[in-house]
Amino acid sequence: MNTPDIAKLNDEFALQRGENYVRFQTGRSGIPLVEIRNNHASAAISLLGAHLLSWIPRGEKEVIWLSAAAKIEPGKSIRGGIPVCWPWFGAHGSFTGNANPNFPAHGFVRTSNWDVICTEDLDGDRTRITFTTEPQAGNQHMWPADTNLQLQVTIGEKLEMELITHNNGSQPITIGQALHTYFRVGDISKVLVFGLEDTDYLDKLAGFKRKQQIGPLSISEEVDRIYLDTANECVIEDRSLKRNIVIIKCGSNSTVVWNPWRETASKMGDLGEDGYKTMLCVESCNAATDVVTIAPGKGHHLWVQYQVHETG
Ligand code: TA6
Repeated sequence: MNTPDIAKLNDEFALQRGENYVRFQTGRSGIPLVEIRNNHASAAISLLGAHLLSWIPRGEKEVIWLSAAAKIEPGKSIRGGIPVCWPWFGAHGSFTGNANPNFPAHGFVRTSNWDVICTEDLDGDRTRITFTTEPQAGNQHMWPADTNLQLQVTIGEKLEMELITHNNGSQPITIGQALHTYFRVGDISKVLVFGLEDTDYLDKLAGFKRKQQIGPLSISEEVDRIYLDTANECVIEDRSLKRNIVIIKCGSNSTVVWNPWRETASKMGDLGEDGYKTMLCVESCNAATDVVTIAPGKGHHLWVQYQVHETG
């Protein structure tokens, strides 16, 4: 990876107004890190994968889980934060055929170097930063299509992320994708997920068998599920941290819930010994059969918004 010049990034994109800022620093392994602070929140994003590592609304505790054992190195995916999975979700071709086992799980842009296009201070209350990466660069063998990819991240009292795919080519393209968000929870045994009741899911741990969710979801063992036809709001009720995390989305019709639990986590090497106790992935996806076909000259927007409500 060509490491961009931090001074140049700051010259072009740093912002400062009073105590608020957007500034670039050298992060781990020399990979640039952008730090953001405004009237309502602070955040940190790595340019490796345009990967959000932290979002702390003012007066709140950290909302995003990042593994204490995460490796932040060129070509590696970061355990925690918000990985951007694109242009496929999970194993390559798992539901669409033509699977190539040599292609990386969850696509390749989470390990690509992203560039900054612009930074905007929206009245001190919100800060927007827009990233792009060239999907084709070095990945022609996996993704020969002419595609433009942007990620817009808006930091404030709410966190908004919009992943925009534009098809510049003359043939339709089909993508799967996810904002694979790792939420920080106080104690996984005191968490309930609402919004998935009565929906069908594919249980990855049972060979993708189709099952139905009865009632809100609680987690007391390994869970790895693709909930189908789920466009509605989800709420993570965290009785330990006494807060609800509300997830609203658009352009996504599937939701993945994942916690590896003790045994699987212990084999992963970068989840930390007790990491599974304080994390939960609730991912806004186009996964399994929920893929998106984009006509030539058209685009697709995957948009999510997260907000935190204290429950006292
Ligand atoms: O989104 C759930 C999942 O696909 C799981 O099956 C699990 O393996 C996880 O993502 C992490 O994948 P990764 O490739 O980051 O190790």
